Order: sequence, then C-alpha cells, then structure tokens
Amino acid sequence: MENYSSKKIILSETDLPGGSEEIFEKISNLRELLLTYNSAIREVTTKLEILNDELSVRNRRNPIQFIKSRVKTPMSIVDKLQKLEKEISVESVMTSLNDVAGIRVIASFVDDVYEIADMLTKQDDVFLIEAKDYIKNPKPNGYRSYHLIVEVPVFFSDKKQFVRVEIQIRTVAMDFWASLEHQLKYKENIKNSEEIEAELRQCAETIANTDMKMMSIRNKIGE
Ligand code: 0O2
Repeated sequence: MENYSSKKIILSETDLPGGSEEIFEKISNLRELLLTYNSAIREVTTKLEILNDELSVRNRRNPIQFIKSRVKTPMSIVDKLQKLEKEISVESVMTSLNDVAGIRVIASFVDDVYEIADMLTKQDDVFLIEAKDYIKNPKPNGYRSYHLIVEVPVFFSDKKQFVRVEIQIRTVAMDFWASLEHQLKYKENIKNSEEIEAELRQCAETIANTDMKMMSIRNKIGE
C-alpha cells in the first residue's frame, strides 16, 4: 500500500526489504532517481500552494484543503516494471512509469477540482501528458477523482530533466471514500466482500450527491 503523506518523504536504500539488495543493484543511480522525483513533487506542490494562496485572496476561501504526496517505494517500482515486462533500469523507470511521483490534492468543492487542474495545466512549464476524469466517468466501483499526468522540468547544476508526476485531485468526501475502499483492496479474506462493495457503491453515490448539494449551498451563500 502506497502511503500518501503531508510530511516530506525521504527515501533511502535502507527502505528496501531484506533480501532484495540484488535486484536493486540493477537500479544503479537509485539515490539520484529518488532525488529527482522528490524535486518534481516539491516543484508541483509549490505551484499548487501558490495557486491556492492566489485564489484564497481573490475568492476569500481556500480551494485546496490539503496536499499529500509520496514517491513510490523502490520495491513497488520494481514490481511495476516486472508487471509491465520492462527492463529494470533508471531509463526504464523514467520512460515507462508515470506514477513514481504522486501528489494528491484534496479540494473543497467539485468545481475547485476542475479549476485547480485547469490553472495548473495552463502554466507554460507544465506539460499535460494525460487527464482522466473519474468524476464525470466514475469507475464501476464508485471511485471518483480527477487524474492528471504532467511533466515538469527539474533544474539541476548540470542538466534540466523532464519528470512525470501523477496528480490526483478530489474533494474531501471523495478522498474519505477512496481511503476506505483502498483498505478493501489490500485486506484478504474479507467476509461479505460483495455486500461491502455494494455498500461502498451506494456511499459513493450519496457522497457525489452531497458534494453537488454543498456546492449549491455555497453558491446560495455567495449570492
Ligand atoms: P496506490 O496503491 O494508491 O498507488 P496505472 O497507474 O497505470 O497502473 P491506471 O488504472 O491506468 O493504472 O491508473 P489510474 O486509473 O489513473 O489509477 C491510478 C491510481 O489512482 C491508483 O494507483 C490509486 O491510487 C488511484 N485509484 C484508481 N482507481 C482506484 C479505485 O478504484 N479505488 C481507489 N481507492 N483508488 C484508485 P495504484 O498504483 O493502483 O494504487
């Protein structure tokens, strides 16, 4: 399970589970790679914080409640490369994986989700690779969120490197739902899992309706 956190994450080879040293020797510049992805997260997070500050001055409310981030663990990087039948190398990580750096933006209202995505992707040093709207088109299990894959330039002493970052933007309610549903995926032998899935689907609908009502109440208050 990948843990998103609002704290800065610093990874090192000591995070590797015992016995996996051999496979990680293949990723020669691991430290540099993690530094690169951490830098891209810092860069995008700063952009989001600036947009939040600007909007809070203009609209007198914060569209972003909080921002969490994580860099994929070396173990899950290798797992994913193996699943995709890709070579285990730094180049392969950079070209084949879009979600090594992940940012989760928790917004106040549904229209904030779209405004944040739009303002970020309009910036001329943010290159949109892919957008997936699971709010307009929820997953069959009820999952709702707006996903972006962007590429940003990270400047080092001797080079400029384009790095991909996955950004998930969703409301507080959608995030609450996704956290509980995520636990279901990682728990084995859950009793009545079909019943729980149906309950979660129903909760997702209730949450979507409540999100819409909250936006309409906010609009009435603002009139
Ligand atoms: P984790 O453990 O959260 O990192 P891909 O990322 O290419 O393998 P896909 O389906 O093309 O897969 O990407 P998608 O749909 O954009 O989903 C990527 C991430 O969104 C997931 O990462 C989850 O974090 C989140 N997500 C997608 N669908 C669901 C869902 O049904 N429930 C919950 N709770 N989260 C979801 P990971 O790596 O799968 O998981």
